Amino acid sequence: MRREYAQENFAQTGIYAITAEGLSNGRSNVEVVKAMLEGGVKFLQYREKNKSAKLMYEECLELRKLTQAAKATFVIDDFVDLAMAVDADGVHIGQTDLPPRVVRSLLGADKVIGWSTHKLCDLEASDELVDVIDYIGVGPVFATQTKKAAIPAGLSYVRQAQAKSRLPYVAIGGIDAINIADVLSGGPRTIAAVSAIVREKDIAGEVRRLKQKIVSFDKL
Ligand code: TZP
Ligand code: MG
Repeated sequence: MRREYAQENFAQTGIYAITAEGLSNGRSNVEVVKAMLEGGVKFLQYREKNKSAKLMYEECLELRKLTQAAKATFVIDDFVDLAMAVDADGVHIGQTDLPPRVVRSLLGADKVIGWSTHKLCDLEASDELVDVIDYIGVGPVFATQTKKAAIPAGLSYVRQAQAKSRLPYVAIGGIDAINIADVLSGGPRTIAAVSAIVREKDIAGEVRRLKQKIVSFDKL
């Protein structure tokens, strides 16, 4: 079962990597994802806000092949149709996208669905969706240039998620090699990063370094 495999990958991955070509220092998403996979990424989200559907489709076809070969789970931000068109493993949706139950009915039972949450009432709403979605995003933890308009939810929200979430969760927003230990101290063992990874010259090395920090934190 693909969805079960994705759930397992989510639990094991440590680093949940996300694309952003505009922050990738001139490299294409395909180049960046190759390096992420080389670094051991097992859960990848394709996230592009301003490309044409045609361009995203072509790019995602390529990323589908690469992720499949690496046995990595591949989800697409926002675009359910694009995820279906390239046979991605699932989608990641936000509070203002189609409701999770509707997305589940479109995708069927074997795809993974992630849902962004930003505050306690979102977390409570996710309680009602444990049979519909697979994981939640928790953040933005810190202010971030990647999502400038978003108000940080802070480490306090991470602690709330740790205490209350019935679903697996990933902490996101402004997390890098320097502050990752603070985030981990709130409880999460799955950390999402965009800029901290894609801006680096040695992307594979940075993925390994972040992953190592998560692994070693458990041993402290
Ligand atoms: N959702 C909440 S914060 C964020 C998203 C997509 C952006 C995270 O980017 P970065 O560069 O890791 O701060
Ligand atoms: Mg989104």
